[in-house]
Amino acid sequence: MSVAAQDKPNVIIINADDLGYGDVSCYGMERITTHNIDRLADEGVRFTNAHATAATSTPSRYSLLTGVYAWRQKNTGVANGDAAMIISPETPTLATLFKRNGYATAAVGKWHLGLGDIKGEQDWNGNISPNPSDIGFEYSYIMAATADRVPCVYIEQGEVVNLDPADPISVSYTTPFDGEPTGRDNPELLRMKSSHGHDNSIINGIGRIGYMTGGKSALWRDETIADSITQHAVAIIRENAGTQFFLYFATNGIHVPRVPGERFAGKSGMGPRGDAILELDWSVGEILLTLDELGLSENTIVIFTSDNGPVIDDGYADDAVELLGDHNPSGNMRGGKYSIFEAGTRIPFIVRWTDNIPAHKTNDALLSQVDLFASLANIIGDKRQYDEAMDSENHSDVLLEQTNAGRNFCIEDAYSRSITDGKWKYIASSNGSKVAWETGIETGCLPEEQLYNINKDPGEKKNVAEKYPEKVVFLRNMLESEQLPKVAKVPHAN
Ligand code: NG6
Ligand code: CA
Repeated sequence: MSVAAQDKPNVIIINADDLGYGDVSCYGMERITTHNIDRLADEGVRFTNAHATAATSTPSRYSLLTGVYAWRQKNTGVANGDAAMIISPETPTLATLFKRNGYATAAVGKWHLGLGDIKGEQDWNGNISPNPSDIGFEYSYIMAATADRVPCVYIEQGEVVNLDPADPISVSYTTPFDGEPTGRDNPELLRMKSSHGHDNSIINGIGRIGYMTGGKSALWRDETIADSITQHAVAIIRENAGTQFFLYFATNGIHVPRVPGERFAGKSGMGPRGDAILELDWSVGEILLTLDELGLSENTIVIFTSDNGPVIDDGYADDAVELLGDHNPSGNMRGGKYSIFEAGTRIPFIVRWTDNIPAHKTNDALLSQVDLFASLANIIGDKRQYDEAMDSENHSDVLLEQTNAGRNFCIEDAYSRSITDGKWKYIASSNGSKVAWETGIETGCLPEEQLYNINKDPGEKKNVAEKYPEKVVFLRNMLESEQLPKVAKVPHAN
């Protein structure tokens, strides 16, 4: 369905980082209550079989924004803070889509899709170009990569915020800067020890990936990242209350380093990882309260999701392992972040649109974040032919709870690749490492092909490839044919 021009909804996508399927109470978390995320589920539809396209952040976000599987393009693995922009200017994105339809558009929070046109050559002291404005986001307030990667600064409209020109920033992912301490050489300066990696520059007492020097006045404070980006997201909603807007709000929580603000520190009883979940829930609450106050709750589509599955120890000794107790962030599924097993990409996915979707529903349709492009285009009545968004399918009927017939099949990507039709899941053979470094997470890479009856065996415990060879052949062929290059057939209409 699509709606009349004057009734077009605002759209907010809240994309959490590394939040597992089982990490919020409406998906089974018992140790803490995520009241605001639960409220969204209560007032909308909670999807139980929705997927990110990849088990790490950069490729997952690439797909969500472009409607294309990231593995079709080179260099879409986890990006460093000095990566060039991965989505080339003029590529249609969700932001372009909304902008062309008269919406105000904004990206706030974790970016992790590269900036500038040449790796390592960004002008951190001037205008960084291209930036999100070149792919449709009229406003952006972002962190370049992850909180554990330099540069540890906010970038607004392509420029570092609060930069003192007398203290310019330099960034390198290869060479330390003279006189700057590193986690490797100065562990005594760390307030949070690393458990693996994260031993380059020390910023705010935390070892990071990559080296930076300068920009002291611009450095973020880890304790207030959630506050800062939430405030900016709220400000965008307020400023655009009188018009239609699209807000892509990508939280820093609950990625490492987990350094929640003082209001949340120690509150979960699960250490910083649990505290970060409470803080994330607070951020969601601020968005919902702002919509309530402005009378926008009814006609704003709010989508809450996560970029990939959960990880407990992702490189910092922050008690997440010790205080996990009986909580299972992966729900009843196998694997986690980095994994081709189900918990790598099956993520919380909640859609609320009070004006048009019934409340308190659960939907088990097979869906992928890559479908947001075509589905949202359909909902706002954009009939243009977006051939570039080649993997995006229009499942607006599913999103709006008019059916539960989702995708026929869905491809996922980690260190190997899988395809599922919702009943069966095939994992291609792979010689990759079986465990994702010191995280302890099973990647799902095995030299032999794997087949699971994902319906009956959601924990992927029993590989039945030998028992059902015809299913293996069918799904392998389907995966291989989908992986062939797709060519845009029709010229892109303006
Ligand atoms: C890994 C980092 C991890 C995290 C991840 C990206 C180490 C040892 N591990 O390389 O901490 O940053 O990359 O996570 O450096 S993501 O969610 O942004 O994809
Ligand atoms: Ca992530």
